[in-house]
Amino acid sequence: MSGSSGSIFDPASPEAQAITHLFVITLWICAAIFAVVAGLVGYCLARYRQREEADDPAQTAGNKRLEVVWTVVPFCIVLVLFGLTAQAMEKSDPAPEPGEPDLVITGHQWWWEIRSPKLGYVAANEFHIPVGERLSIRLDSTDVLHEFWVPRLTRKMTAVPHAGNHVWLRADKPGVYQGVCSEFCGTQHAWMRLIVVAEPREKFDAWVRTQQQPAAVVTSGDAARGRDLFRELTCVNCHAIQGVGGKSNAGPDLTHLAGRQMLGAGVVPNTPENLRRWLTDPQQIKPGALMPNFNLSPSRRDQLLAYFSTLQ
Ligand code: HEC
Ligand SMILES: [Cu+2]
Repeated sequence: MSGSSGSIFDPASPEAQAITHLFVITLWICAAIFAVVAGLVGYCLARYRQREEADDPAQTAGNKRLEVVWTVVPFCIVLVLFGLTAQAMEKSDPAPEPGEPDLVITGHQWWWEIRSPKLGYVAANEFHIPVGERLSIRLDSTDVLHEFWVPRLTRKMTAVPHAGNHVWLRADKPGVYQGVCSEFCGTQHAWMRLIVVAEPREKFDAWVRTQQQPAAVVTSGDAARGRDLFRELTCVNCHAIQGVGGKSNAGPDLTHLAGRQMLGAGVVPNTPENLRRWLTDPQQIKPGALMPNFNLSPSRRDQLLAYFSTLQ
């Protein structure tokens, strides 16, 4: 994914900023403690090393002043860290507001479903947001625990099956932000990525209008045969294409498949060649993925490909 980074050292929202800030301060405090401890150990090694014809150094047992210092100082450090942490928690995870969320994001083994109840679109693994606007996200899962994390924009938040956790999402700079599932959820956990594209309002509105459209209508040729195959080969049992068929969300909605950058939640770029490989055998690209190999004949596979290329 070129031109995009996922580093927590480059936060792009107030929520992520609060976490980075806490992380950096904690790192410096720990670095100072390390320097003091390592310095004292080094000093003592040198100062009290065994010398020839030297007697044992004076033996000391108990030192009240020292004990008070090494109890009070760490206690104060812990108090400071506690205060900073409480502050960062408040800033990185403000309470949800009542009412419908802007997006419902549902974790599936191993991809993300994105639904907008207000704007009425469905996407998978990739979605756009307007720059500078804070979106309320409800997190859900259909199977196991997943964890939603866009390092530059959000805190981590667990998606618990049917429990409706909440997180705020916002980007103050336009850009492409990578997200991941950050809680182990099975074989393909590592390939459960997502992409958030933050862009100015007008561009975002245009993207939403595209997402709201049903699939392009095809009437003849390979593409039309591909559309019929989508209905006949049980693809509809797991996938939906708006205006064509399917209600299930067992697999990603394919209505705007051709508009996505990646396939299989980030496992490969969405190129015609990779889509061909996916349809030939998804297990080759993403072993364990919950889509079976259909052993499609080359002609059927190419008809499906012809149809999918129309799904902008
Ligand atoms: C048993 C349910 C199931 C059936 C049946 C099924 N799929 Fe899938 N499909 C999935 C799942 C689950 C994924 C997502 C896999 C992942 O990323 O881990 C997927 C992913 C895909 C993708 C990639 C989408 C993306 O955005 O990454 C395409 C294309 C696709 N399927 C096409 C088909 C076609 C064509 C058929 C019929 C021949 C079909 N599927 C039948 C479950 C199914
Ligand atoms: Cu996971």
